[in-house]
Amino acid sequence: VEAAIPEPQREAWKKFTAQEFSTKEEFQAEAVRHIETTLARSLFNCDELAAYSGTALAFRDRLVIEWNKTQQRHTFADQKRVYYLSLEFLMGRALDNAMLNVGFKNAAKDGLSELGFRIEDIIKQERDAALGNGGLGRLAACFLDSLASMDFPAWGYGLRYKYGIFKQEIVDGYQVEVPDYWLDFNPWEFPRHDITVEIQFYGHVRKYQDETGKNVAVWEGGEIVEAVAYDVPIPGFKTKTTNNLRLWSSKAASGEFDFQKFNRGEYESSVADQQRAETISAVLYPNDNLERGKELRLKQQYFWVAASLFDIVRRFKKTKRAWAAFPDQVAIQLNDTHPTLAVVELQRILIDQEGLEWDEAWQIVVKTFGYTNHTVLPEALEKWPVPLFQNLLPRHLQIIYDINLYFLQSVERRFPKEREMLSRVSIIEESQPKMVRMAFLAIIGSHKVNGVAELHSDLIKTTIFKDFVKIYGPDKFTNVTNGITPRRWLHQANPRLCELIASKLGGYDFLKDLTLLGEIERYVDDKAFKKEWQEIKYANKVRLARVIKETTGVSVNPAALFDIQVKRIHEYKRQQLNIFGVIHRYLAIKSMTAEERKKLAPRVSIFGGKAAPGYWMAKTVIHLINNVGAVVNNDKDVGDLLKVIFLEDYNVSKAEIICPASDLSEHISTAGTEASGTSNMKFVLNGGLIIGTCDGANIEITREIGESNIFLFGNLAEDVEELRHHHLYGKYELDPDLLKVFEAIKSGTFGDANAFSGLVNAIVDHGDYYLVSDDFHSYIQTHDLVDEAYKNQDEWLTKSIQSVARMGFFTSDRCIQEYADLIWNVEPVPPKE
Ligand code: NBG
Repeated sequence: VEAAIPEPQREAWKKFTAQEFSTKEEFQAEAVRHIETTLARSLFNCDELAAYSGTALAFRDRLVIEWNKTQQRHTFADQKRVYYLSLEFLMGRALDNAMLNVGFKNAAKDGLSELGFRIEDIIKQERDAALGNGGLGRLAACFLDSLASMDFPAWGYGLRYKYGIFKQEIVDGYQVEVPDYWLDFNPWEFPRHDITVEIQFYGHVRKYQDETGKNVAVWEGGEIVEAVAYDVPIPGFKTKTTNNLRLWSSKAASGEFDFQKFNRGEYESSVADQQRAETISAVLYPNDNLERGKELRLKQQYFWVAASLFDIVRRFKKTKRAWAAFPDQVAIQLNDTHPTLAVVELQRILIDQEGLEWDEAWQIVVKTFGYTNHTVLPEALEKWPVPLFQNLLPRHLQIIYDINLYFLQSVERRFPKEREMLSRVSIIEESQPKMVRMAFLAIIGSHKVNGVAELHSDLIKTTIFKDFVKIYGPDKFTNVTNGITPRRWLHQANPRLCELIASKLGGYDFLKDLTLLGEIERYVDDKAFKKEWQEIKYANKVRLARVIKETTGVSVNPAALFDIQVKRIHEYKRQQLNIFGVIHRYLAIKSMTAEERKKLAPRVSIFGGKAAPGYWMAKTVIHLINNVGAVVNNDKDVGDLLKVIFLEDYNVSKAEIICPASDLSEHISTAGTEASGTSNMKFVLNGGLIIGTCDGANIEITREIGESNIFLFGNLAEDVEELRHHHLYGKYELDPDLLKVFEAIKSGTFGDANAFSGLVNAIVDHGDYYLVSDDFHSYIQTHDLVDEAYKNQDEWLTKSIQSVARMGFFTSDRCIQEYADLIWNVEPVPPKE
């Protein structure tokens, strides 16, 4: 890394420095060269996959050239950098994004066409980089796009899972999980075999006093695993800035492959050691909003955090600054509590390795970190058993105890009368076994804590983190409402709508300043504009209908109202409410006269989403949706009036087809449970209306687009607690329409009723924790309003256009600007020209 070419030879070097293609022909030359040499194919055996690979490699070269320049520029500028630590980066496909962001898609399209390929077919060859579960991982990906597009010197740090989120197949109505081995061919990463870090686990701590009388702690023994860096270039939109996402992969440390053993003939056990090391980065945990205290997960977290911090500290030390300047050069954002060990690791580096005093070190730590909370669900809040910690990370546990001790002492001094508060806010929960509460550690170790939508940020202050607001004052807690990148979610996903908007706004500047969308509101009464708007939506629905036909065999009418709920399957997100509503609709249709049926607006109810493999209730919901579909879709009485579709393997690339095709999307979580939601933003930005509860970002979306442009229903967050209490201890009756739905299920209308008894009983017998019955009536009524509204297409279009025009606030660029100003205190480093 330090081996610079000596001055006299640099001229020769510069003469041959890598050049970017800048014309269609140069691009073609690069693609063909890669196909013929890197891939060893020829014009006699170049299929679409090879053509994709050659195209991707040509674009990768281009990104790398800019990546190199950007890194040099950032080093030279020597400004504060942001490090976004996230266990998940749900990137999706890279080629289309790269072509659009560098502004070369049209030329590539022509170039490929001359070589005999359609660009759409080429783009489809790429596998999603599915290194995430849902909103949390996709948010991280949108943030990387914004950080690069806005020229911030920023790095993402994550894990290079060999297996991303599983692929979902539906067999006989059931979810089946298939491993996602996505690394077969991945042109978007650069292995950096020269950038490795040795990571220690287990062992013990030896303490002694050195000759000066200072206490010293040495972490010894245990095992060493090696972290290898893989870099993924992140191109900004309409800028040369190309940032880095560094993903760590685990392997046995170089000395670790036991040649002694090997030579003794113990081949198998020496390979086993190797494999054990590789297991660390092997698989993404497939849970969304659920934490399950598994040792391997904690190992993943430490492995990733330790490698990243080593890298960050190494970069800082090169600047030869004093330690006190660390927080002026480095901002680290903790994406949820998963990277919280970074707080402890930095403190350990500073006191054990760099010899700083505790207080001096701790000040640096707190100034460096910011923590984003993404959920209030108790089952998702991370806690680790102390014994597990003690065994895996003995030195870290000691430091945690010290952090806790000093913290509790300060609380005790300030609130001497509130003794119970100490046990409430302690990092260590006094349970059997004792547990380390990671969220509390993250709060104590950060200078700012934020929620992801206004309601959510208020809720964390009044519920789970209430005591901490009292201790630190309200200023430590803030809100940054989530956003999405309009580059992927409009430019890439909906090229025609984007083009129509650009034609009215005189160009694509709105993709960098989304508030400019406001201008299109002037065209709400422009007939031609409206007609085109409508045609684009229709074309997008035709595109989705084709996918539905190909994957499920069911034909749906693109003129019907497309009603979509796609997201992870979770009881709190209430797909069960949706499917019960669909059954209600089906029963209603069955009891109608032919005349009545004629008045009904045809619907297609579309579902998609994965259930965590161990989440039985979520899997039951998928099963029910499929069984309802099997009955409804084959019922001659119903015909086109209702179709029920479950789209298998929902992922980022499918979302890009689904979001632009919705008339209505469902965001119907029990109030107070969905921290933000981000697909709500994607759907509205693409001209779909939404039906939703007063939860998460729905509330702010309503504020921006206007109450008349959204279908809100259901109980409010402030009433949820009391309703739940009432379910358990009061007398209450279930909604009569919902009971009829249950009757139909119980009578076997949708197959073996026993299969669904758990789902029904959760509501009937077990307190209806998610308030499905309480919200059912309001939900059904609101759907009736939707039906009425859809009949007036002209007004519906007005709502659609107005909503899009008012979505400027929800760009992730605004979000990143807020983080930069409020939390990180970083400035962009724009490229020269
Ligand atoms: C999720 C929330 C969503 C939110 C995303 C991104 C977790 C723990 N939380 O509502 O459920 O939109 O985070 O902030 O995955």
